[in-house]
Amino acid sequence: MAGGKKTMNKAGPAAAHSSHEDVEELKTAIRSHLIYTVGKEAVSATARDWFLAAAHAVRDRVTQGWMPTLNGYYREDSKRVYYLSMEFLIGRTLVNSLINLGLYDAVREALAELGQDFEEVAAWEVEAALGNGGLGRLAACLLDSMATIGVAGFGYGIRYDYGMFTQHIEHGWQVESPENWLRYGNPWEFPRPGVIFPVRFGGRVIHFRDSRGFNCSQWVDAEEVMAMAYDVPVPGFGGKKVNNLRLWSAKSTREFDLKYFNAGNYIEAVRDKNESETLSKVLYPSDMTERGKELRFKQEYFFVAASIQDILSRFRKSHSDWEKLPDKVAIQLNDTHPAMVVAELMRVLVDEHELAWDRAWEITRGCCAYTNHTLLPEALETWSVDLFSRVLPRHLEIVYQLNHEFLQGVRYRHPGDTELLNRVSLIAEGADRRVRMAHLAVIGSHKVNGVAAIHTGLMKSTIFSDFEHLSPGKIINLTNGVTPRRWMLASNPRLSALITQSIGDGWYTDLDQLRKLEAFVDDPAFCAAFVEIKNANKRDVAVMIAQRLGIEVDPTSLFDVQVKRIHEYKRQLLNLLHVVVRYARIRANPLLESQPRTVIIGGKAAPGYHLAKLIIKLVNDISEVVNNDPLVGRRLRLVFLPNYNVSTAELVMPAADLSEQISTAGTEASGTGNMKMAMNGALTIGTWDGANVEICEEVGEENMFLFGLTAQEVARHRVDGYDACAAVRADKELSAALDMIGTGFFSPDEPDRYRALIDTLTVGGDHYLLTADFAQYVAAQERADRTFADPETWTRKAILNVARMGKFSSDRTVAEYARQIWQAL
Ligand code: GL9
Repeated sequence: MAGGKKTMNKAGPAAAHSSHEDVEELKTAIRSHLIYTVGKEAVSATARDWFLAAAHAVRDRVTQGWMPTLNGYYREDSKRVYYLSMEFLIGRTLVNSLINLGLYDAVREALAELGQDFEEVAAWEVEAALGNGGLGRLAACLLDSMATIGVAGFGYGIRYDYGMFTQHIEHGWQVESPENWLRYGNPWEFPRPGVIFPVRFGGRVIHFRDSRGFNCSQWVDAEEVMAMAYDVPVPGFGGKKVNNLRLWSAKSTREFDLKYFNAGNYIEAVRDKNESETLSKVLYPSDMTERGKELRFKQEYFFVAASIQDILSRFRKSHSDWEKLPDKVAIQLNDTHPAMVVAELMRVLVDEHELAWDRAWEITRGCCAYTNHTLLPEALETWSVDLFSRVLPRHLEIVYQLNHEFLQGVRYRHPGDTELLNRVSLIAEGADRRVRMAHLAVIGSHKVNGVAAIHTGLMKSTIFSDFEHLSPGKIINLTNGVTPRRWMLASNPRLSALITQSIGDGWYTDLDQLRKLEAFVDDPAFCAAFVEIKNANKRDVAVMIAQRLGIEVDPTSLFDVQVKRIHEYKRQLLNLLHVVVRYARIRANPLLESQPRTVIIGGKAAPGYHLAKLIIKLVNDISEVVNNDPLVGRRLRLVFLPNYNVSTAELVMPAADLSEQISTAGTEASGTGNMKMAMNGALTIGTWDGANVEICEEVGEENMFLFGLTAQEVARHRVDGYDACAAVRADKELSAALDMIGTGFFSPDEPDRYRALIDTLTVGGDHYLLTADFAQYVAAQERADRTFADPETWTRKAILNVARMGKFSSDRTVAEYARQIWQAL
């Protein structure tokens, strides 16, 4: 259970006025579900029982809009948009559904009248953590926005039995434990035992001539696993449209079992059944991709194959002409994880429906579009030809054929440029030949997009520069956004109520209306209310920190927040260096007057990423020393927030004063936490990276603390070589901080613990250029201190941040996809 309690303003965030009938009806529904769904009576019901009863009552309301929406799409033959993603980081659903349905106050009241406390009941919901971080959470925000603006958008993904692991901290170290989120059932899903498709693996390909004399290929002798659908309704704001998220679960096939059962080998049969069901067992907890993992490769194909069968069978219900497919079906590939769609759609159209190859290719490219989410080389998926040929032999043939034709076209336009051919080939040649999934996705798509302007620019000039020259105009930018329903209305009810009181409720679905708040920056009553809201949110977080960690933090101190996956490129270590410098300054001058600060860091490390795990341990070691040094007083606290997830984000984002977005310029494709904190009134301390650049364009550089090298300067350092040791020698405070960490000041039990980590910043060459940005970062932090010391100025800037963040609604993002890629608005 995450969470401290939140005391809501009486009006409620969405201020949908709950009628007496609503409340009475809901009470009846909840009571009835308690008895008939949960099987309990009020006297013996636990808070979890009440949660389940309430969730089912709400689900009924969601479902009322669901069938009409789907029927409407059939009737109007709407263009369907399919968002294929290995990850949907949904989080909890109850509060969000209530907000979108306008039932928040009514359910609160109904539960209160049934003698239950809403917060306590809602806290029993286990979050759906079917994702790692930004990429998965973006998928969930886009689904919310599709349903809200009325795009016929369907999500397709995997129903993992185990989602993201739970992070525990033991002696300062991250320890992972599996999260069995389905243990008590998932009230939001509808199992569809009738929607079940076979997915094949292995086998071989036979080639033959058909009756017309055409060369044909068939994939035979493959093993089969079944994919069964579970549907999750996705209500848009206002409840008018309710879309569908379909998640596939692996089930063994009956014939497969029978083979063994008939041979009398019961135990073997059950063992095999379990093995085929491992496909949807667990989410890979790596934020960047897992190289060469066969299970991951099979998971990707599993959900692609099932989704394509489902998409095509739905299309065939109303159409017989395959040429119509691109007019009726858009398939968005969320990163390269579903890139096998390109080969699978070709296989189905050519091998199973006997379309001519060229026609099939035109149709495939007309349907598909690909979103790239990262430039980091280690994150670009490639699969070995060996694995590919064992698991998907027919798909490998198709990839080879597509590559052959593609390279022929390139050769024709650029004769003699073998370097170019090697660079753009779908196959990376070498001892270990590999299929480049990003290249497959690019050639199989009619549009390719980046997720922030700077990221798209770098895609065009670096990893995809050849493709940009070959097909100018194919790569476009669609800057990410987040849903204001979850990230303001649901998570920050106090601020939402103030905004609604001031400018009305149009901003829920038209976030640009927040601009109207600019008229209030000089209104003393508004400013006072705004400050009081931030303070109340901070007090909630302080209570949570005290309860969970036993650390007392001062809610009037500056809350400095960095919450995101732990990764070298995100530079949590830079943040820590600043903390150590502050601490060293206090020690050197115990009477130093310094703006009190609470530095909060949270995030998970990939279980195999040792350096990231070491950074978590370092946060905890430093916090142990700093928080317990009587010399420090109230001037500085460092807190590592364990098990950062969507629910914790909902609590922390509204309480941030300062939002840390300090990745090395050119490495963070967009970021979305930057948007969530700024729209909740935090000021950003950040680099010229990702969406920070566009946030700056909107809110104004004077309302942020931007610092550090630009992406161009970073690139120049990488080419010219950068002397980290010289940079460290030249900066006394930096070298002292590195020494303290490197020689065991914070780890007396193991003085060498951080030697290797510190070495990466010096003799290791400092790939992410922390030492290059250090001085400017500290200077930016000092500006933040000075500004915070002047509350009126700070508050003005914070209000202007909220007022100018309208661009970053995912409603805008989805509308851009719909117009520029999907042709679906
Ligand atoms: C990411 C990028 O790193 C982020 O900068 C971006 O905001 C999101 C959404 O576009 O995508 N790409 C990526 O692989 N992850 C991202 O967050 N990683 C995780 O989701 C863990």
